[in-house]
Amino acid sequence: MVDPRPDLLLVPGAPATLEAPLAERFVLHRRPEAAADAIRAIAGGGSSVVDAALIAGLPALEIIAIHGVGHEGIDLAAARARNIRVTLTPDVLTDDVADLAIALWLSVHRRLVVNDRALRAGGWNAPLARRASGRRIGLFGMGHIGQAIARRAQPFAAEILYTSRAAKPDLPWRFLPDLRALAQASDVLIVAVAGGAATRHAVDAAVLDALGPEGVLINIARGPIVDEAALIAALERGGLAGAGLDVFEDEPRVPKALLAMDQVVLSPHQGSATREGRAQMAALVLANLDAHFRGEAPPSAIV
Ligand code: 8YV
Repeated sequence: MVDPRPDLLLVPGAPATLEAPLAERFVLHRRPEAAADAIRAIAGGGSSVVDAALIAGLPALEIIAIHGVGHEGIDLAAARARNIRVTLTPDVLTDDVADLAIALWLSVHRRLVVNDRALRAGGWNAPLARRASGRRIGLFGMGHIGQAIARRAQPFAAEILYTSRAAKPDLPWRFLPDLRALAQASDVLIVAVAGGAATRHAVDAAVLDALGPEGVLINIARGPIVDEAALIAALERGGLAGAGLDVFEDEPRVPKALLAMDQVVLSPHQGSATREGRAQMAALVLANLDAHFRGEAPPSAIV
């Protein structure tokens, strides 16, 4: 008997937790060659790559369902040209990612992780930390996640400033059009902008210099937005006070230099990684696919 389930390609980055529910609905493939003419759907994660060549090689492709909000690896123009839907999982991860940004900032300023390590090693007398309250918080990116971070930072902060593609007059925070000027005016620079070619290495040596020796960089967005070599150099020479990093240029590789630094707090790309958030993300991926294959509009399509 012919299997009635449509064929779906899992691309690297698709979470393992999705496999069982997807397998109930689809015949799963891991290599496009396995069923190139039959594959009607792709499932992947926020950092997955679905480029023009892959799309061109799948003539029956109808939908790309992403478990995440990042889509810098998806060729949206190629998808649009073939009328292929692209869906993300917005909103359900916003609070978790924003929470982690604040946790990283407070952990860096209050030496939480390094003090924990020292105490476990038998220490007690810790060096003084930096005050977290009363800082000027600069947000690079003011989308849903940037706004959620700003709302959380507000009660602590002296001022919230931001740089984004355009000013958002409805928001109460100060817009600066230039990233270097934002870094100059901020004590803490939080990266919450989309990744991809447009923002690659936007946080470079000059921006880090502007943030300065008392400045702290937090990145919960994408590793390549920050020039990691320049970041390491700035931290090594005391040109920056510290950093809290959930993302890295070449994940899962984390430079040895960062691993050795007490002034940085490192996290293995965990922004959306709560049980609640991941359950909602998985449910939304399935809801998007189910709607599409019922002939309805997927609830969170961007294309
Ligand atoms: C996830 C992410 O780590 O939303 C994104 O773009 O980077 C994260 O939420 C990833 O998508 C897990 O599949």
